[in-house]
Parts: sequence; C-alpha cells; structure tokens
Amino acid sequence: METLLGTATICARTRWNRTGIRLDSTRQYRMAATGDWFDRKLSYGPEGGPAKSSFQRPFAWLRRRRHDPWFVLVGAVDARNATAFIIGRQLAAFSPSSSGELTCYANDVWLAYGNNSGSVTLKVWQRG
Ligand SMILES: [Ca+2]
Repeated sequence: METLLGTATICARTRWNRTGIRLDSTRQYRMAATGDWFDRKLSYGPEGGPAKSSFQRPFAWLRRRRHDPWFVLVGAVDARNATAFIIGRQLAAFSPSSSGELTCYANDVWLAYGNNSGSVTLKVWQRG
C-alpha cells in the first residue's frame, strides 16, 4: 500500500528547494519526477544527462555531485550534503538515513545557478 505524501515543485534556479515533505528514517518512500528544466537553453529531464555544450565541460568537476549527471534531481534531508541521494526520474524504494524535511536541487555548479530556469514536479509516496 502507498500513500501520496505530497507534491513539490523543484526549481532549477534554487540551490536548495524546500518541499515541506517530512521524511522519517523508519519508513520507506517512493519518488517520481516529471518535467524539464534548463541550463541556459539546454533542456534536461529529472534524470539529467551528459554535457550538452562546450560551456559545461570544463566545469564538470565543480558540480555539486561531480560523478552524477548534469541536472539530475538530487534529494537530501534538511539540506545536509551528507544525506544527499539521487532521485532522478524514479526512485522505487528509499529509506532516508535520518529524519527531516526533504530538500532538493538540480545538479549544477554552485556558482552557476543564475542561468537556470524551469522546474520539475516531484511526487513522494510513503510505502507500507
Ligand atoms: Ca547553470
């Protein structure tokens, strides 16, 4: 059984999007995201992707999560990097390492959020 906990709009331009959705470390969740967001005019889904321009490539190592795709949807508890995890387009079963508010961002270089636009819609279900 699943219960829809909430729907949140995650803006590409915001370094930490608050969702108002509270996660409990003793529970399990399913998440799904839809929509498109933009790095300048380059479009990505919530699953992110490889660099699409020569402007991005030199800065790949500066991404907040340097080993994960550009603009992949990332979640964390209370905006703490130590709790960060990849949501992407779909996360089937997730147990947070600690309890707190779900906060999210598009994986970009910290100083490069000014040219971002668009948003993705995230839904979170509690399982069981
Ligand atoms: Ca950017």
